[in-house]
Amino acid sequence: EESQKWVLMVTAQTPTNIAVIKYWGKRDENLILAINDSISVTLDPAHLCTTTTVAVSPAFNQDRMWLNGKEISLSGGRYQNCLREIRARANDVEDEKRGIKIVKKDWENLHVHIASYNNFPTAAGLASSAAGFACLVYSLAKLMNVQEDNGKLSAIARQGSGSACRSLYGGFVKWVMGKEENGSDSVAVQLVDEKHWDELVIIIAVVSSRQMKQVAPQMLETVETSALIDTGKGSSTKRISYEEAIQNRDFPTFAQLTCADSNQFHAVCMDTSPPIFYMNDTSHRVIGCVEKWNRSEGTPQVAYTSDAGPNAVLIARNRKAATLMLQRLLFHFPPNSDTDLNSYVIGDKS
Ligand code: 2P0
Repeated sequence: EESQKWVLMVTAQTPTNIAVIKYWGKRDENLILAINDSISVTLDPAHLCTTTTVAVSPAFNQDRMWLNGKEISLSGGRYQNCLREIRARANDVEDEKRGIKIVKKDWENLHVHIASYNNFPTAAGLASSAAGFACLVYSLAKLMNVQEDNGKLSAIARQGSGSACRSLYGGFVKWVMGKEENGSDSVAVQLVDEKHWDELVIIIAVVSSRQMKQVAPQMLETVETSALIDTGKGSSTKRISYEEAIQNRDFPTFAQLTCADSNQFHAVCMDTSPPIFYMNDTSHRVIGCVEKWNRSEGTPQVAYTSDAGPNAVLIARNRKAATLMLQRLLFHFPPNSDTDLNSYVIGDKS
């Protein structure tokens, strides 16, 4: 009876990531396999992140999960796939001090409780599913003493949400679409770590924190109806020059290709039937403001990119550019006006 009372817990924190070369479209809906490679930058965990605590106890009689304090169902295929893949790789766990020993095969009958919190608006186009599934897979792997490296874990997180695979590494990360039907080579790889290009400052201009719809059905409609969708994301030379720009910290090339990819993504969305509009008037005005300033400076100071929502992510080449950008944003979008725009500065610890 005494032995029934223990609980073992693990807590982990995972930052979200912002796609600079977008993932949009799947070749396998269940395994979540993309039709193109994508690249993202992982944010500083001090700002936008998910914190997840996972617990196991013989007293638990089913797997349960709470998101931001509210219980959610784990019955969906995405959660089930992640739980199954992690459980299949579980190992012996021992806490000698407390006299707890779990052997590998016990995991089949033990249930987990999962509590997850986002420190930013959930599903507001700020990639909450990315941080969420990455953190879920990572914390469960720690709890169950899974020995796989982050690449292997990324392939499991990918089955929760495609973009989640890129949150298992810091810095710039590439999700390689892979060729295998079982998805074994559809994994995230780190291009450069977070120290490589640390002058960059990321500003998130929150245009709206309203919850967005699920993106998966819209992605599918794009693949089925868009004539503009480019599964190869341009020529291979273009993709290589993008990775080179990151390696060489070549901001003008990086900015030009980042803005172009974002604009192409939104063009492809509008080319979907029925058309998908993620950006609104304010989003367009933010882009206009950045484009105008970049042109007047003669060389790009700030790159912009937006995902499946109206918010703008601005990547400034350095702190000075970030400060000047914020001044411009505050001038054009005064706080508490009609176009209220809350700006979060990310990656600047001062
Ligand atoms: C990205 N987005 O690369 C792209 C850019 C939105 C625009 O990944 O169905 O939530 O869970 O794999 O990852 C949003 O889609 O989709 C996304 P699922 P996900 O970040």
